[in-house]
Amino acid sequence: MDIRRNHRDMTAQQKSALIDAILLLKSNVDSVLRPGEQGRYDDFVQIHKNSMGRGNPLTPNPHRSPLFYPWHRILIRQFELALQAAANDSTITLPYWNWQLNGADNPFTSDFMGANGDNLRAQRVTSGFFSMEQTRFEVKVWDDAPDNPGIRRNLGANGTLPTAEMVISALNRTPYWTEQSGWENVSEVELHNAVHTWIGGSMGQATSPNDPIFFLHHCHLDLLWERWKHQHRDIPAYTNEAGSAEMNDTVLVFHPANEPAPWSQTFTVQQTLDTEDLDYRYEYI
Ligand SMILES: [Cu+2]
Repeated sequence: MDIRRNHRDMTAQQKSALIDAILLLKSNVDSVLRPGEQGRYDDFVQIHKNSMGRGNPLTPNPHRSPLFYPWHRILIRQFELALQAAANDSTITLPYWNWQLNGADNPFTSDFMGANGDNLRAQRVTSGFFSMEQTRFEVKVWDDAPDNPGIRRNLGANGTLPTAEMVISALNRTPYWTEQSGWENVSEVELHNAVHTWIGGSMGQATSPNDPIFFLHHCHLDLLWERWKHQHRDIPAYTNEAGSAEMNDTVLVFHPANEPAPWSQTFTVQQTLDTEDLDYRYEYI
């Protein structure tokens, strides 16, 4: 059973093992979707771009949809398994970032996710482990035509990060889905979207997984879905647009019909509802 924790609770050794695994997945493991043209890391960027209705669109789109939490749960779990395989180290797990910036909560440090983009170079991240300069961490999948070769960030230029009060307020919403005010609807728009916008640059695009902070952000959302489930044990963990919890045979879509499957397994929504069925859990819910 893999245990996921807050990044601030990781040892220096765990942080460097995670970073090394990300760099190996980017540069040393070949793509399944476009062999020879990009790394295995970039496959996750491509899947997400398709999921946003860009490139080779996925149907259904798992954003602004009840499928948001199940679909992203599988995406980041497959990424975590790919990191373990790339580094041949089964102790590597995804950490989460709680969207706070005080002290050890801040992931944008030189020994971890790296700093903000440089406003003299189109907000490109020019230092740290995920820069062209230090590690040749090069963007391979763009929203549109090939453009800036490095990831970009524009921290704090647009909007604000969700406050602890906003997180608590979202967690109090029920049911899982309603058109405007369910847990999924409020958390996807007010929490998830706000963080993508606040980071800006690459994270503001359909190709947002180009920035590794994507996975720490979505790991926190995945944790919050667990917390919401625990807080509302008397109602279904998932309901569709029609309000039905009968989801046993809804299969999650990660590739269009004319592209290879990114991994061999298929997953139904039902198979995502319990993290322990996917062989991971959170240290604290
Ligand atoms: Cu997404």
